[in-house]
Amino acid sequence: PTGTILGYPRIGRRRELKKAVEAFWAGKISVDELEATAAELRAATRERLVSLGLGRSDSSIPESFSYYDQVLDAAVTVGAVPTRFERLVGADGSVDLAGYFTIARGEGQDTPAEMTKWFDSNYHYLVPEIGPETVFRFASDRLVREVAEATASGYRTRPVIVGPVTFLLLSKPSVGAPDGYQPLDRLDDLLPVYAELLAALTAVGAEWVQLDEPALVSESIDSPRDAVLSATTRAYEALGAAAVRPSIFVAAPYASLDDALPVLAATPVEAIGLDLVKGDLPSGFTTDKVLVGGVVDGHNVWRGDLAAAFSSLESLRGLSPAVAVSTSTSLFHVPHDVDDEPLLEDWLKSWLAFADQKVAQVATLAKGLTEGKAAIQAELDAATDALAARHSAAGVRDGAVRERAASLTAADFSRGDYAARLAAQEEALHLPFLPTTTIGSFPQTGDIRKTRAALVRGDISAEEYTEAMRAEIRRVVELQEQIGLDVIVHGEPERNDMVQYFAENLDGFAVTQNGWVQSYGSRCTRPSILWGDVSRPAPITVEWSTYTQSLTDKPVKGMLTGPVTILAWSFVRDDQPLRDTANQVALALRDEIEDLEAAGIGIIQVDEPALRELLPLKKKDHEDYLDWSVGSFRLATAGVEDRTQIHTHLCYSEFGVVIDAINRLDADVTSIEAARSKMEVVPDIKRSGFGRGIGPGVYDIHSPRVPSIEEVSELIDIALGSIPERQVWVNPDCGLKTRGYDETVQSLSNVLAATRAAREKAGV
Ligand code: THG
Ligand code: ZN
Repeated sequence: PTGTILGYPRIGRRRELKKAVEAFWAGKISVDELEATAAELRAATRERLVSLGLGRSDSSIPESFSYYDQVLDAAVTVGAVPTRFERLVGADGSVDLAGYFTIARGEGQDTPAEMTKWFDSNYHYLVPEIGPETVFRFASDRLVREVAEATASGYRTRPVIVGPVTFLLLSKPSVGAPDGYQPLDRLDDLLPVYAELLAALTAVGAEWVQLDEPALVSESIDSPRDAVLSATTRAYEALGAAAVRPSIFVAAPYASLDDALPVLAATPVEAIGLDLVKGDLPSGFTTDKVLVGGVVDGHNVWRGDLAAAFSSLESLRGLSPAVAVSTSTSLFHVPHDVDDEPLLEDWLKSWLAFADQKVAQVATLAKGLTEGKAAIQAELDAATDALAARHSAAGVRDGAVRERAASLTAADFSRGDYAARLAAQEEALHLPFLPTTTIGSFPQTGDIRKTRAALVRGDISAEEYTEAMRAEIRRVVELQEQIGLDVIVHGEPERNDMVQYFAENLDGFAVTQNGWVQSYGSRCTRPSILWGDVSRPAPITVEWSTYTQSLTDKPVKGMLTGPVTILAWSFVRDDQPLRDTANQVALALRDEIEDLEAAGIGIIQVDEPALRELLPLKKKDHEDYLDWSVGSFRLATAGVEDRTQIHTHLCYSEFGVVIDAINRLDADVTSIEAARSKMEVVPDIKRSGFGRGIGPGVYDIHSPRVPSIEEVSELIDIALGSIPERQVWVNPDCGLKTRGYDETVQSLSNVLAATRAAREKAGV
């Protein structure tokens, strides 16, 4: 094929898959009904891709469906089921669909497979557990059946699976694996299973297979680079030598392959996919393999510069006689269809391309490759015109915003000396030893969601909505006072999502109606679109916070989402450096923070759970990233007086990697996820010499389990054992919005009981 995409959204235009999967979990539909829905979705996808211009029988349509996660799919395909789930495995090594979901979601005492970020995206995959004891075998023919299904309905599609090197590099050693053991040690045992899979795919009509190897572009992989490269050689020499196999297309999205490119090109694979959006055009390299130029951005929503994309493909022709066009990554990072957004302004829509529009772009570029540039000149010109219109459109550049950003000095990024801040805060806040607080959100009940839906539909007035939310705030404040928490939050009932809420209240952003993107499993978010210069037309959270403060004598913590996280969880403009966009968002937040302070809010939390997420895959880019990301947080928060206590919260991270960056945020108090890992992070905190307030979580909010007083006490003791006592705060791991009220009240009560015991023990 000359034109293809690396993958397509699988959740469905109306989240049909999410709904069916959740209905199956709830026992409302049978496994047959679930499978029927999934088959319908796959059929609709193939048909749509053909209608958008991909070939029906030339292997350009990817078979990239997943019920939950593509890494879990690869794991069950090769029989790699964690030992605690052995009961789910049949005699032939297979697990059924219910068992597959059990591995993903856990059952009783058996914790689910760990979830972690997929490269530098907001997608989370399930981490396979591979030990010396793992028996690899060709255990699931799901992918084979999907190809057969396509063949039977008149298509020739290209199956997609995570490649063997990436699969092992993303795995962790199983519990009890010996010291020094690496899952990659098992490569030679794994390859025969992949070879068997390739043979089975050939038997049902596959002429090409796509093996995704994004780990080859990442320098955040634990294994040494030469081990990665030699594994690449071994893997693709072996698979290339398989007697019966489709042609092999190795895709390497998210960055440049660098030194892995010549290594791959020296193996018998037939095609190599390059990310030419995030990565650079290789230089000093030629090959006779098919080079698939990923020139259409799969990870963002802009229509982009189609003429420049075509030029990249023409340059690629200097490296290989055989060039094809593709998206830079799978399209599962973007929503389905711009034309499915009736409320978006036409001018904005003309600048955008979601998955379907990107498929059409690929088809256009493919036509250009086969018929010559003149054949697609009209489409190239239309995209160039849209880009020019975007460049000069009102709101894309706002003089006042730019002047303010241009006049920033070092002082704007820096608060005063910490000792003076601490003294002023102690005097202002009078907090006890081991101060207690929560991360911000309280359970989002069905009632709250219904009330918000009623407001969106126009069934209730803004006044009625505000009163309903205030009633919820009263309940949450009363609850916190009863439990005895020291720093009170309002619970965030008025927020749909911690990023979308701010996007809806800032200039320069648009939000979508149907722009769902899978975050993990059945969970989706609707990333906002940051298209223009950002400013704050009016205070956003101030009234909610001052109302809350009017209900209590204890300090209320104002709650904001930080600039890096707002960027990470939105689709961000691609026409200026992220640093500039981050500083604009930071200045808008800075105004909000100063207004909160002026309104008498003495503690303000600025969450940055995504700080780790945007860390570039290449080490050479780390310093610049950490400089602007940390800088934007500091810019947002450095406008306050010494007496105002700035908090931050981070989660979903390996903190070791970013602990120095966290330190440089210079927040007065930092809360982090720690309960789930039993305070694993505490030695890192100690080693880093972290000198300000720190609240390692003592209650794992990802589980409905109520932690006992003893459990919490143990965790508090671990923290007190390593961190100077006066720095320690007591809080849960994360926000409580996904929890129910009963378990929340019991858990927080136990947290407070354990804290009181620790205070008594310390004699304060
Ligand atoms: N907001 C945004 N991105 C995020 C998170 C977030 N990325 C990381 C992390 N949190 C991802 N986790 C989740 C957790 C829950 C849900 C989505 C992502 C979730 N979504 C609802 C669903 O799919 O049913 C839909 C939410 C809605 O109705 O708006 O529960 O917190 N931006
Ligand atoms: Zn969190």
